[in-house]
Amino acid sequence: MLKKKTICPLDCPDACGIVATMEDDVITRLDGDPDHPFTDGFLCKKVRTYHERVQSTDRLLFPQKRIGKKGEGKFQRISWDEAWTILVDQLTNIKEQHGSEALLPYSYAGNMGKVNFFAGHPFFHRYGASQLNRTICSVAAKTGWNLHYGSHPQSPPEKAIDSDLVIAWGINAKVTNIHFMPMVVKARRRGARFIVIDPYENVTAEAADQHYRVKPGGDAALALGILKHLTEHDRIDRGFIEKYSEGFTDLSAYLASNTLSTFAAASGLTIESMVQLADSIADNPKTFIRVGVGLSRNTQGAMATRAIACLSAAVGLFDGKQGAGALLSSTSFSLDSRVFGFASLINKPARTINMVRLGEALTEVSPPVKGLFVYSSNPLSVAPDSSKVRQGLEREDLFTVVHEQFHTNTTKYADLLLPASTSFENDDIYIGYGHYYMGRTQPVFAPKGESISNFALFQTLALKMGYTDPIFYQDVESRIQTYLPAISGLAKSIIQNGLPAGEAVRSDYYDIGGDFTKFSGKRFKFTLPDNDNTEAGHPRLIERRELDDPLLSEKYPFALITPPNAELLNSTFGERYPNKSGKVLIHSQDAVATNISDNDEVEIFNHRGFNRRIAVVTDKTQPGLLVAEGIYWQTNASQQTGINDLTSQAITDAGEGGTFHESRVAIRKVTA
Ligand SMILES: Nc1nc2c(c(=O)[nH]1)N[C@H]1C(S)=C(S)[C@@H](COP(=O)(O)OP(=O)(O)OC[C@H]3O[C@@H](n4cnc5c(=O)[nH]c(N)nc54)[C@H](O)[C@@H]3O)O[C@H]1N2
Ligand SMILES: Nc1nc2c(c(=O)[nH]1)N[C@H]1C(S)=C(S)[C@@H](COP(=O)(O)OP(=O)(O)OC[C@H]3O[C@@H](n4cnc5c(=O)[nH]c(N)nc54)[C@H](O)[C@@H]3O)O[C@H]1N2
Ligand SMILES: [Mo]
Repeated sequence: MLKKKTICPLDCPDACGIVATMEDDVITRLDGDPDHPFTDGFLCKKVRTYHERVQSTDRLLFPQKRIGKKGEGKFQRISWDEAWTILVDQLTNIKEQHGSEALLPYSYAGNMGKVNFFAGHPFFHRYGASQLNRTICSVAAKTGWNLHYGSHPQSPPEKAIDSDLVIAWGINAKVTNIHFMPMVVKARRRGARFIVIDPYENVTAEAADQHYRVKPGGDAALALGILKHLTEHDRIDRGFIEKYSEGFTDLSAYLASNTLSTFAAASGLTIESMVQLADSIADNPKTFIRVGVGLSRNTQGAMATRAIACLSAAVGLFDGKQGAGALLSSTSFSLDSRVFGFASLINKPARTINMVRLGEALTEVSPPVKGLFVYSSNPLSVAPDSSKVRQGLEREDLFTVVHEQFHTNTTKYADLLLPASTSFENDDIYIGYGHYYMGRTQPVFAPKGESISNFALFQTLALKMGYTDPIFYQDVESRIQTYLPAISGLAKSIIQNGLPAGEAVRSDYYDIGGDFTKFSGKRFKFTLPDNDNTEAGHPRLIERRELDDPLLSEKYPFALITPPNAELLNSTFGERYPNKSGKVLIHSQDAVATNISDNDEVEIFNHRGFNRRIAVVTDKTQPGLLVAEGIYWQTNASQQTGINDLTSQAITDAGEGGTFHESRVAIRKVTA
């Protein structure tokens, strides 16, 4: 029995160390790496069986070309030689006939390894393709946070162990950040309380001491209301504010000019419970706030993290004391984007297309996209407004190439299908965004079938296209050598000697994360000067664009949020549930009014599309709010739609992020 170490490649804050047990080159078991301080020996349920996915006979193992209609899913195996010829011919034709911007890359985080995540960037820059603005995940949350906090390292999650109050705010940590939970358990053993702020009672809230049911999009109002109350009762950290921040006066004048009931109403909480929460924070100087990105997937999303960052600063969570802190995304290692993104290969500026507006890009944008190059993403499932995306993918004049590990619903629309290796077959470097560690992997075994990594794909393609820039001759090792000096937080000795494979390397910033008293010369900004950027000013109340739209509200009386569940990782693992469409939570009062019973098949619909799910009648959600967990594939026999048929291409208040948790919908029982 042989044991080999690797790292989980999935888009999750935890980036776990994995130990694979092998027999005759076959993985028989996966465990969490006991030597990885954050993983601490355990894996989530999905990844404990990840080897079944990696070794599955359903994997895409050979290049294929489409022989049926788009969407039908009929393909014929071809050789790599033929695949390269098709690819080079098509990309050359697109450029000659329509100009290089007619090609659009589409990729996200199927694989978080830095080498493979950025593998296509030099190629598409050199080609002159449209630039993809990769906004689908956390950009609104980070943009809002960084406006006030800056991009400094944030509080290490381990600080929560010593806190007296842990708050999970807009994060379903038991599902999406499970290795944070042991820190909560340790804190609670010492007597700490655990509070969850979320529109519905998710599994994390079930395990908490208290749950505050905020309105979707109500977080900025809640944080501002809390701050107003604490400021007026002189329960803020004046010492920290004076010494380490600027702009508090403007913010507190704004708070004074609004009533507590205005903030409470906009937050969805009563004044009493808002004040109770405020007092809990003030009573516990050792408060740790774990902020999620769930609260940012709406048209007030950046404002939410702006307000929470300001609240955290005002009560002194960034003064370095034990047990106090706030964490959105660790920023433990920061990457020099010029080096990682290879912007130096851009010859002439190309247009930028926002990935959450793929539907529009494929159906309305002019000059049209003629070639779509998908890798490390499943856009038909994960991008909003799926019916628009589907309409675009059906276009006969669009050449679509998809590099994938599995047949997904997106691959059905590919003209050319290329087999991707998995992280277990690659070498790469991984950085967790919910902790302070990074690591290097080496392949556990050789690529299955004829699959190749993103890196091999784009390096080979560049040479076949005749590109001779030195970057395209790099192998993985030299690419990693290029990257290491561009990672701040990494010790000099490691930059010189290389990252040791199989070891969790801690950032040099661990001891100063979240501590403004140690960020020399850096000040927290409660209010941004006018000349700073377009988001000038302090956090404030703004409208919810779709949820508060009067016409839409009349036609579609329910708000819908669409957070993840534990079975899936975005749409990854969808292949495990081929006929499952998922559940939708509906409040018992609403169930009576709509004549829906537990376990009924229901159709959720709006002006964009529909999705059928199984109703769960429950008081875990609030009246007027439907909750649909999980991006199941669109393969159910009774429908060809997914949850994103209902979501909007509208973008967040700042950062141009997706608004997956802000849809107006109606619901009805499906009668056979
Ligand atoms: N098992 C599993 N783990 C995952 C993922 C997965 O799909 N499955 N996805 C990964 C990825 S890519 C990411 S970005 C992270 C995301 O993980 P999180 O940061 O946890 O974000 P979400 O899962 O979108 O939403 C978290 C919670 O926010 C709540 N929420 C929705 N709207 C609001 C609001 O207006 N206010 C408040 N306070 N809460 C709101 C939702 O109900 C949900 O309970 O998780 C990663 N981990
Ligand atoms: N309704 C709704 N929609 C959402 C969200 C939500 O909360 N609600 N969350 C959003 C968020 S936070 C995110 S991050 C996005 C995620 O969107 P995506 O990044 O597209 O995530 P996945 O659905 O996991 O799809 C990744 C695909 O990449 C493939 N893959 C894995 N590794 C590799 C590789 O090395 N090479 C290649 N070529 N392919 C590979 C996998 O097989 C998988 O099909 O979804 C967003 N969509
Ligand atoms: Mo994400």
